[in-house]
Amino acid sequence: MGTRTHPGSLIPDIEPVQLLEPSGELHDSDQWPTDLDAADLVAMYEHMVLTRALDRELVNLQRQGQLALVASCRGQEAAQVGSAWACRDTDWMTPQYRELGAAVVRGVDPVGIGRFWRSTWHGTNELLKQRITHFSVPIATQCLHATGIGLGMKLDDEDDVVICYFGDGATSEGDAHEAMNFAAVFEAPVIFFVQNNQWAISVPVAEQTRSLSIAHKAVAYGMPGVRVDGNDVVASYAVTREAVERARAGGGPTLIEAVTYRMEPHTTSDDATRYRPEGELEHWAELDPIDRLVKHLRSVDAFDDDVEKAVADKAAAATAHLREGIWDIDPVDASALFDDVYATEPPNYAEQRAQLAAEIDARTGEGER
Ligand SMILES: Cc1ncc(C[n+]2csc(CCOP(=O)(O)OP(=O)(O)O)c2C)c(N)n1
Repeated sequence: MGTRTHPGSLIPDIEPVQLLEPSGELHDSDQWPTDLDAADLVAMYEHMVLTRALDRELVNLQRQGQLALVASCRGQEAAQVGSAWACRDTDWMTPQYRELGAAVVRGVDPVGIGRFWRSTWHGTNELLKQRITHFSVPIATQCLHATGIGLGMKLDDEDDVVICYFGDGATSEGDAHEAMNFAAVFEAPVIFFVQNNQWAISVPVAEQTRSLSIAHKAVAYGMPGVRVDGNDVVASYAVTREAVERARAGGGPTLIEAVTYRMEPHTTSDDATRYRPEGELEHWAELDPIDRLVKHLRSVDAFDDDVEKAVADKAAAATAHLREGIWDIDPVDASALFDDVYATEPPNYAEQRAQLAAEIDARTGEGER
C-alpha cells in the first residue's frame, strides 16, 4: 500500500469518452473495449425502456396521491443502465435516490421502489437482499457505506466490488471526500460513479465546484478519474467495466463522472421553470439516450416494429405490476423504526419504543398505530 502515481498520468480528458455518437454511429476503441454484440445492445435498450416506463408510472402515481414524492431519472437511463451492466449480481450498489435504472438492471421488484416513495417505514430494506443499500436521501452518506463495504470485502479477500452512485451536488459534502480519500489510501474496490446531471436542485454545476470537472478531483485522491458521455450507454458500460476490472484485481477505486441531464424537475415537489434556462431542456432532448441507441440498432438491422412492441409489452406489464403492488402495501407498525439498528439494543431503546407507542395512541386511539 502507499504507492503514489504521478498526478500527470491521472489527469482525465475534459472531453467525455463517447463511443456511440448522437447520430447512432458506434466506434471501436482499443482503450475501452466493449465486448457487446447486437443482442446485448437490444437487452440494454429493453432495460432503458423499462426504466423510463417505470419512472413515468412512479410520477403518475405521485400525481394521483399514491406516493409522497418521486425523483425522476428520465434522461439518465444510459448512465445508470450502462454502469450497472458492467457489474455482476454479487457486487454491491450504494445508490442515492435517483437510481431506478441501476436497480432495474439488478432485477429488483419495482414495488420495493414504490414503497420507498410512498414513505412506508421499511423504505428500501428489501433491496439489501440484492446487495443494494437503501436509497439514500441524506446525500453522500452512501459514499461512506461504499468505502466501508469495499474495505470489508477486501479484508475478507472477496473479489466483489462496490459501485457508489452519487450526484454532482453530493460531491460538495464532506462525506464524499472522506469516502474517496479513505478508499484510495486503503485501495478499497469502489467505483465512485457521479451522475453530473447539471443541477443540484436549483444550483448549477458551475456553482458547485471550481474544478475543471468532477473527474479531475480524482487526481488529488491519487486515483484514476474518467469523464464519460452519460447519455451514451456503450461508453458508460465500457469505462465502468474497466474500473470494475481494476478494482476486482486489487487496483483500488476509480472516480467516474457521467455527464448527463435530469429531464424532469428535481422531484415532483420542485418547479424547474424557476431556474432552468430557456432552451436547455430542448438541447438535451436532442441527446436522448434511448433515441440514440435506437438509431444505432436500426443502422445494424437489430431493431424493428416487433422488437419495439415486444419491449413495450414488457414495460406495460412491469408498470401494471408496480401499480397493483402499490395498492397492496400494508401499513407498517411505527415501532419498526427501532428494528435493525443495533445488534444489541441499548437500554434506552425500550423506553423510547414505549414513549412512541404512547404518543401514537394518544393521537390516534389504541390499535390504530
Ligand atoms: C446531507 C444532505 N444535505 C442536504 C440535502 C438536501 N438536498 C436534497 S437533494 C440535494 C441536491 C442533490 O444534488 P445531486 O447530488 O447532484 O443529485 P441529483 O438530485 O441532482 O440527482 C440537496 C442539497 C440532503 N438531502 N442531504
